[in-house]
Amino acid sequence: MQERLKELQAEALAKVEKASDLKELNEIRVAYLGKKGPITEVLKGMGKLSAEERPVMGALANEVRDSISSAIESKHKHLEEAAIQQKLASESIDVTLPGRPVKIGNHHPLTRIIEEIEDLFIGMGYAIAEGPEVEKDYYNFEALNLPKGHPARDMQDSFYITEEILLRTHTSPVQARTMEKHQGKGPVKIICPGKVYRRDNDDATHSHQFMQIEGLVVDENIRMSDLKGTLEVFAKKMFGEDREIRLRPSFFPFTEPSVEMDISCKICGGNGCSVCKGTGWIEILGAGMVHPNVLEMAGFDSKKYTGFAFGMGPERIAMLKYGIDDIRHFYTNDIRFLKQFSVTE
Ligand code: FA5
Repeated sequence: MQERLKELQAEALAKVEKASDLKELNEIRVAYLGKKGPITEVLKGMGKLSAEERPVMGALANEVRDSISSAIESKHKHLEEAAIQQKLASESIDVTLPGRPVKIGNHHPLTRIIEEIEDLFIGMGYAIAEGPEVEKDYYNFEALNLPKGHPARDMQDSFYITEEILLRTHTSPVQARTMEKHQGKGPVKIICPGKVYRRDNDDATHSHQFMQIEGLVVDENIRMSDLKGTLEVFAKKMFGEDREIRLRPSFFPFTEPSVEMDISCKICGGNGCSVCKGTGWIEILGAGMVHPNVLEMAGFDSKKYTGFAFGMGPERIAMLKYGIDDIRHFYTNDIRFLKQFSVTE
């Protein structure tokens, strides 16, 4: 019996030593230490032994069982460790592999030009003001010296929602609203970017929906020369120090005197070409000194306060700056067009 136990011990330890995975090791444990295993079988025969032999055999059987079980335990730890190491090795990340590029979108060219214009005016101490796109006839026209039936309303064909409410045709109503909020006290120094709507037929330079940026300064002693100086700074910063500006007399019911500002044509350097229609100049905005009626309607004393205002179309400015030949490119979402303004590619 003793020999049989020693044999079983040697056999089991050899198998444990050779076991190559946890499954095999578990099979060895069941085979040698389980209830139906050979060691249990040997122990069952102990009843036939004499009283002196029994404790000796019992101690030996326990020793054999303990040695096999501790061998299994240490092999188990070893195999487990090896399995972890193998898993780690198979899952390791090669940090030298180039990553998958993340597609980054870019700002729309109009957003870029508007932000550029905003930054420029914020740098000159202007605040940003906003107003509703669905506007009252009062702010869009009446408060701007354009009473009902005034022929100059035809300059801006409108989308009416009711008799009194329309889609604003320009950003000038924000002027009227802002002045009203100031309750007759200057200074006011704002720009108002936003969408506007007109019943214009779409073509290369006209859209039924487009953006405008309005500027307004009201204070004591504001003069035409302040307007000219401001517009000159804007034009040179936007288009280059070598650009000239000129102010031409014009008409807007809400400004007196009114002007339109042209900048010298970048393409021909002022000599005349097809873009500037042979004149050497390109019109970019309307402006003027705020009409006394507009100041008074908003609650300002027109004897004490004066002001200037201007309104520009950022699409036309972006077209000039980036050499874009058709305003419709801004609104048709052609990815090939938009991608050209990516800062990442
Ligand atoms: C106005 O809308 C005046 N409110 C501007 C103004 C403000 C004058 C303050 C005086 C004082 P006008 O209709 O000219 O003016 O439009 C201003 C600019 O909007 C134009 O110079 C042009 O750049 C742009 N614009 C006008 N109509 C369209 C259109 N259909 N599509 C795209 N841009 C347009």
